[in-house]
Amino acid sequence: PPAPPERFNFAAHLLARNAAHPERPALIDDVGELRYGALHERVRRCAQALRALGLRREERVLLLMHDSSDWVVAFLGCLYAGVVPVAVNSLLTADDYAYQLRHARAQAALVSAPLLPTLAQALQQGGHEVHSVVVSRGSADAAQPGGVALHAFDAWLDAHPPANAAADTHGDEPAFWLYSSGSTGRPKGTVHTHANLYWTAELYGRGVLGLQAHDLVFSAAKLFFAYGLGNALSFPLSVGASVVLMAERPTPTAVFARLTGNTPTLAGRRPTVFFGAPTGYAGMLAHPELPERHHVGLRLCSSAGEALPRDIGERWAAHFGVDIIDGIGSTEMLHIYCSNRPGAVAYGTSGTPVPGYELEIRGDDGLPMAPNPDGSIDIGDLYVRGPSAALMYWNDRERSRQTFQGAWTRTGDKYTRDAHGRYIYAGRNDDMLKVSGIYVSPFEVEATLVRHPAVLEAAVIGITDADGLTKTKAYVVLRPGASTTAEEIQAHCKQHLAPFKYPRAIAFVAELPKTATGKIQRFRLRELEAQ
Ligand code: 3SK
Repeated sequence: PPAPPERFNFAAHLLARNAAHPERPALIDDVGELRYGALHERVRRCAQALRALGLRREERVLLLMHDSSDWVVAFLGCLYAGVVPVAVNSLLTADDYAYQLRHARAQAALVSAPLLPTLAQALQQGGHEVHSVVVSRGSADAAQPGGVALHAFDAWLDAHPPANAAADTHGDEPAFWLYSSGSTGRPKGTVHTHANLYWTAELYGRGVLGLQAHDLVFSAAKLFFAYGLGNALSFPLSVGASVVLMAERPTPTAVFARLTGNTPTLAGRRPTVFFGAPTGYAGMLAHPELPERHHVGLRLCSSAGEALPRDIGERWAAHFGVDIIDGIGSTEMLHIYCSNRPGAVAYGTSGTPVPGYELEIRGDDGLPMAPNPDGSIDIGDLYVRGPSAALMYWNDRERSRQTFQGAWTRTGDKYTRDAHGRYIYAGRNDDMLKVSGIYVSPFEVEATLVRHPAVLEAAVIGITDADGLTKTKAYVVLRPGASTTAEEIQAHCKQHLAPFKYPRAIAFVAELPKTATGKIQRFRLRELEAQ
């Protein structure tokens, strides 16, 4: 694909690409349908409304919303205005949002009504610069954050004319942020550019997946994940396709309803392309209501987030007659840079580099490892080079330097390469665990466990379930004389942590294996599990 011009605004680029078909459905969410013409108008109204709030180029706005057409309008409206949306996970706690608001110095927040009470709690903690909150879909009565102006999204848009022109942004200008978790420390504000959105859509969405204007695309991964943002926004809208958006959690039942077109707004229209993560595919395959092949209209499925176990891919393909294209990407690279290809899938591998990206497997000396005589490469650290790398982690020189090393990005994953040039996942090189495609830091979970009055100490590791997927397990030592149950410990974690981080299994033990200096030996617990 040609490089984008130097002055490049991704929102203006999408609107221009789709100007010729205003009647075509762009977004079909839980309450209705937004056509490309209406999307064009609402994005420009949103940009004007943001400017009217006093927001200026490069100022940040927290985007804390459930998936809906409002999410897309808000995101593209910010980009069009040159304002920087900080799109955050809707499953976090008020403390997490309080940190993000301060760290991003957000001047405003765009929030779904059901998430307003949590945002209000975050705002109450103070130390932020938010002056305006815009509430999408529903009443703001449930919580009135003090000291900020409240607006209702629809009325706010209707009160402003469409902006005449997009901000004259540079392609390399910060366009939006996503937060990425590390094993220790606060989540990292990952700063992406307008051009990065273009590159991922061209190289992967169009180049590898071959998305087409006639596709109806549905992603179980939400828009606030880098994976979901490409799947359900930048990729389909770059080719004039239509998108299904769903606010609720992607349970098998909710996903089946969309895949079979069985919702009031879909009214029989069935997605042709589905994006999921391995845990979701495993859950659907095990579900008694799994639709028959002829009840869905799929031509392509994609997986990322964690390596797709071979068996899940094979069972899905056997049932639906459609392959799952597994790939690996990252928030730092914005989307997938190594992937299988439609028509050439090797289950159990992450495929080969996406054209436009280069990969290196490096040894302990930091140098690329020499291939073996058959072309395979032994285990090492995976590095990637490509045009969609983030600029930096905001206000974090140290961790930016560790990850963004000149043209190369350190992925933090261990990989091998087979004799056919296909890359095979071999684990992380830090302590992070990926559960259902989302990073979980064992240290954060342990810190929460020891806040329970009955818990003396705890260690958290990843275990592999019957489907070959990673789940968290906590080894817990109780205080002398204390008693509790696994359920109570799990409830405590769900209350104090973002609920998806709770340990799925708990083992009560008398003591934890430790070094002479008292450091917990998690590898011994992993060995125990492997026996
Ligand atoms: O985890 C992944 O594989 C991934 C893929 C695409 C975009 C973002 C991520 C984290």
